[in-house]
Amino acid sequence: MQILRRKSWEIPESRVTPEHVFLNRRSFMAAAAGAGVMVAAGPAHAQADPSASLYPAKVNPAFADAGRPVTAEEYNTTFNNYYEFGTSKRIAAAAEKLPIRPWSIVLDGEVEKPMTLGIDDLLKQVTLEDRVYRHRCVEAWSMVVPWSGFPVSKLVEIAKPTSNAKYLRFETFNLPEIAAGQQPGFFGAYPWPYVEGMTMAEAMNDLALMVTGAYGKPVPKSMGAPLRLHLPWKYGFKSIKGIVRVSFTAQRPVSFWEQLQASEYGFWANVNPDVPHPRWSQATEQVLGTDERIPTLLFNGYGEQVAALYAGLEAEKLYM
Ligand SMILES: Nc1nc2c(c(=O)[nH]1)N[C@H]1C(S)=C(S)[C@@H](COP(=O)(O)O)O[C@H]1N2
Ligand SMILES: [Mo]
Repeated sequence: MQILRRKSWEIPESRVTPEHVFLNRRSFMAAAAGAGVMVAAGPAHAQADPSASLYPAKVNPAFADAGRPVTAEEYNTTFNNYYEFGTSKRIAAAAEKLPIRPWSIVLDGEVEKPMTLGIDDLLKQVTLEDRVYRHRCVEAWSMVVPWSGFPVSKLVEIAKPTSNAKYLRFETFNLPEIAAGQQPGFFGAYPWPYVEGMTMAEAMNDLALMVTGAYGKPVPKSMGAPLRLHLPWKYGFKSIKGIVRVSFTAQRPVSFWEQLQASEYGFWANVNPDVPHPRWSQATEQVLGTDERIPTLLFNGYGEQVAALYAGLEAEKLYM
């Protein structure tokens, strides 16, 4: 696959054929065939998405290149962790059942005034930008994704937290009738809904991104539509999908995986090749969609931007 070796945004396929351009797909295909253009078949989800015209967004030049080739879209959209839909990596079809309109997000806790925002109202209050980020799963595989989104700091600005707010607690939907993994009997013992958290200082770091798009389109359901998080210097499980609530708290929230197995999945979960998972090494990573295995970097290579966040916190289990 030629796409695998392609540098990020060099020949952005997503810009040649953004979904919103071929709403009338048949006539676009005919025109494209005439012009000798290759048309990639896009997933149906984007065509019905009311936010489709917002993509692709403007590239943020500071994050235009992640230093490694962008992972081909077909790998990222079909190899996922999304336990709400099952434990396998092949949950994309099951995730299509999730209704993403209407979709409300509650901002509450230690804020001036709690509020509930529809996803499209939220999108009106932010300016989307495109950023290419490296993603490192705790399972020792990695990918490179061209996201669209807005800084977490912008969400903080909208929420107006009080001075009591020290942490952000994110929560995913809980819909057992739709997401089979949430049904009792399937995974009854799992502490749904999925919860993740970060400190206010982490939220204000420029790298922390609220994701609404990927590959120049609305983010697919398998990857967390309509709203997910990406903290690229932390293991992937911190990057919660399908967000319905963001609460500002004085106490450190307990995340989903931490509740299940705190000795293996801690609150901080910063990437560090020298701190092995209790059951495997974190020294290298398998690059999704290739046969490459590459060394893992401290903070997933983002140390320059984030290391200062952890000064004075050395007594904490920062890397697990
Ligand atoms: N709600 C929710 N968010 C989640 C998960 C999940 O199971 N449920 N898995 C996490 C893990 S372990 C990883 S590696 C990433 C995977 O993101 P991707 O499927 O888009 O590659 O999502 C994270 N966010
Ligand atoms: Mo992960």
